[in-house]
Parts: sequence; structure tokens; C-alpha cells
Amino acid sequence: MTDDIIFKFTKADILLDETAYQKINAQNNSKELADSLIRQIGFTPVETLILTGEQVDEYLEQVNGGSSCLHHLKSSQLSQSKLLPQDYDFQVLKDASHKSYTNGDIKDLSSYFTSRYYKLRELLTKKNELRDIDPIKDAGNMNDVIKIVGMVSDIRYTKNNHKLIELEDETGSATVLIHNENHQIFELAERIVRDEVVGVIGSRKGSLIMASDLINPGVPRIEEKTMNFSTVFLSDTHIGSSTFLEDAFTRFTRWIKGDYGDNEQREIANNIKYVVIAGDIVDGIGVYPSQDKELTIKDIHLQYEEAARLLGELSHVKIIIAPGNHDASRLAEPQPAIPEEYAEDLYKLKNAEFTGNPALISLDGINVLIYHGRSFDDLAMTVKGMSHQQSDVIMKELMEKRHLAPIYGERTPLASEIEDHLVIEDIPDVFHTGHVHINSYKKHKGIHLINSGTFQSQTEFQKIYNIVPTCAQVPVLHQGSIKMLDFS
Ligand code: D5M
Ligand code: FE
Ligand code: ZN
Repeated sequence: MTDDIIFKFTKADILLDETAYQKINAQNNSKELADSLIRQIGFTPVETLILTGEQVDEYLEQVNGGSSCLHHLKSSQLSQSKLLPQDYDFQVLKDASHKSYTNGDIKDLSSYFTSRYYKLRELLTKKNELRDIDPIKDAGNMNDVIKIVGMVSDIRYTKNNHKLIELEDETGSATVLIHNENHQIFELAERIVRDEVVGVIGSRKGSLIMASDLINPGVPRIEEKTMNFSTVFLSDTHIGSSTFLEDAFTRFTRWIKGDYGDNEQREIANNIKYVVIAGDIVDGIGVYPSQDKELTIKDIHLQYEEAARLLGELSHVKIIIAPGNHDASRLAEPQPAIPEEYAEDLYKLKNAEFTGNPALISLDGINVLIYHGRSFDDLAMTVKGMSHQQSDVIMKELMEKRHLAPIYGERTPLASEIEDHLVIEDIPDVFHTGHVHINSYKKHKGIHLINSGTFQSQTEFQKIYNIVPTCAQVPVLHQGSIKMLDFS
């Protein structure tokens, strides 16, 4: 019941706040009420709709009083992103920090996983080859071709090194065998991780399903949009750390202002409208044991104050700031935007915008999916051939899996929300990440996959793990093509 209501609203692209959800759920005819609310809200030009408890009350009052009109719920009253100056067309298209139903610690994980499963199944069953899938409980009795979509609950090998993947849906579970001589599928299977949702086509073999095909939700090739401006991608500045490269960063800000670099570099600078920062803007405090020994600024407020001083130089570009695992937001993803109480001076910058992690934004119509990249640690640990050095390989795989952090319960803390906000529902033009401190770039089916490296030199921790950062190398999408600028 619960999941049905959430699913109905999710499908209609309408978000519920927690009281709205509770009020609808408390009605005897909650499903019908959900349907009629969705119908009544109908079309509205606002991108992100958030239905509040108050609005549900008003609707119930009107329905009970004989009127079923919900016109007052239209754009004027629904939450929308704040208005921006004429010359910037900046919009937040999706940001879970505004649409979290819970404080992130509800006990019941089942709605979270149900939401993940249904969102990804919806993507999978849009594919021709998976249009008519079978419930997993029926698969054991079928002699024909079997088509199932399930969430991976376990991965293991047989004695002969074939792969066994346990798949679950709401009806049951099945064990899928991937033969190691079926090289193409076996290679795909090697990249499968626990808790992702995949499609399998196969046939029954005893109590197993022998896979003939494994299908990811995937992404189609997108058409590249024209872009007559430039966007700078930053992350992991780690301001406040003794390894923050302040001189290099100052060269970077001077370049944006137009007083550093050769002619070509100045020409690029001249075109910049947006600077996007994908987290770890400051080093934070208490992030790891004995961190204070590596801090030059030991107070988080003062770290953000310093960030505001440095970024305050850039008054003519819009700066979009999302948090990372060193910032002062809740750690569990989706992370809310950096709280204003920690970063007052940053919030005073008129040209700064704050989003959660992840967030989907639009810069003059170019859609950028920002994600700090914490889940890269899990993927690099789990999947053969994936590493911090090549985050583009991981980004490509996440796009194909259509999930930012598929593995649950490892190093990436994921909030048990009622809805899974880390499913990649919309295909972006740019997928921007950080966290690994090593630049990477690849164009995948028309999508720019960008990791923006760092402005922090190698730390003690990174020495132990043999992580060699690429410092002060800044990717710029200059009128649609990638340029790397070096400020080291
Ligand atoms: O991450 C800095 C670097 O350290 C980056 O390359 C990821 C790596 N890192 C961070 N945490 C872990 C764990 N838990 N395992 C493996 N590698 C990790 P930063 O977020 O800036 O501290
Ligand atoms: Fe970092
Ligand atoms: Zn990080």
C-alpha cells in the first residue's frame, strides 16, 4: 500500500513532503485519493512539484465540501527554485535535499529497495527485449524463454568458475548461471554488483536459469547540444587542509578574472558563465582520526569563511556548490546542501547557489548531473578493472546501471529514504564527479563524463593507499569541447 502511493506520485513526477504522505496514507481510500490528487494537479509548468500536508488538507476540505477544484495548487503555490538574474539560465531540476521524505533513518528498508526496484524495472521494461517479463516465481516452471528483472542479492562462483547471480523480485528469487565460455555475457556479469537491478533472458536448466543475455537499464546515445559558453568543473579543493594548494588556486581565480594565462586561456576565461563544484570544498573537521594535525584551519566555520574569501574573487560567474564527504552536511546520501549555519559567508555571495549531492541542474539548457563520487570507493573495491585512477570507467558503468551508488551497505552511507533518489532517472548532458582526486574525462554516447580532480596535494592517507592525485588541473567545457587547464 505504502509503496503504491509513493510510486504513483513518483511516476507523475510529483513529490510529497512527509506530512502530505502521512495524511494521504491515513485515509481509508488512500490509493483513490492519490489518483485524484495526481489528476487534479495535472499539468503545471513548474519543474519540481512538492505537495505539502497543508495542500492535502485543503484538497480534502474542498472535496468534502463538494468542490473538486485544485487550481490553487498550481504553480503559484508549489515550491520552485528561486528566480535568477536574466543573463543566467540556472535551474535545479532535481535535488533530493528538497524532497527527502524522511530524516534519512527510517527503519524499514523495504520501501527504499522497492522504490529502487520499480524505478529501474520501469527503465528495463521499456526495452524491446524485456517488454514482457515473467514474475520470478513462475520462472522455475517455464520451458520456454525466460525473461526476468531482479535485484541482485548475491554473487558467487561455481567450482568450475562459472558465475551464479541470485536475483529477487517481489514474487520470489532465482539463481542465474552465467557460463564462463559465453565470454561476452561473462564479461558483463563480471561488472554486476550486489543490489543493482538487471534484466536476464535465459532458459531453465534444472533449478537454475542459464543466462543467454544480461541487460542493463542503459542509456541511449544522446544528441549533443550546442553550447556557446564555458563551464568550469571543480571539486575537492579541501580548503583548510595544510595540503590545500592555495597558490595554484589563486592562479585559477586570477585566470577566471582574466588576468592570468596565455591568449587562448584568456579567451576561454572570457567565455565562462558557470563554475560547478562537486564537493569537498573544505577539508572539514573530524573526518578521519588525527585530521587536526593536517589542518591549517581547525574550525569548520572558518574553513567556509576562507572558501568564501577565495571564491568571493569570482563575482561575475555563477558558482554552484554541492557537498562531499568532507563538508558539513549529513553524510548519508542523498546529502542535503551545505547548511547555511556553517557557511554563512559563502551564502552571502550573491552569485553562489547550493545544491544537494547528487543534484541535476540546468545551465542554459545543458543538464549537469553532479555527484561527489563516494560510491567509487565501493566500485573500485568490488569490480575487477575498476580503480580510482580511471573514474571515467566507473562513471560509464554507473550511467549504464542508471544508479549512482548501486552497492548498499559498504563505504557509501545511503539514507534509507522511502524513495531511492540515486537512481539516474534523467540522462544528463554532463556527468560531473570528484572525490578520487584524479582527473578523468570520457565522452560516452554523447554524455561528457568529467572528474574534476583536486586542489589538494597528496595526503598521508593517500600515500598509504598509493593514490597519486592530479593537482590543480581544471576541466573546462568550452563551447562544448573539453579543455584541461593546468594551474600547478
Ligand atoms: O578522498 C580522497 C581520496 O581517498 C580519494 O582518492 C578517495 C580515497 N578514499 C577516501 N576514502 C576512502 C576509503 N574509505 N577507501 C578507499 N579509498 C578512499 P576524500 O573524500 O577527499 O577523503
Ligand atoms: Fe576529496
Ligand atoms: Zn571525497
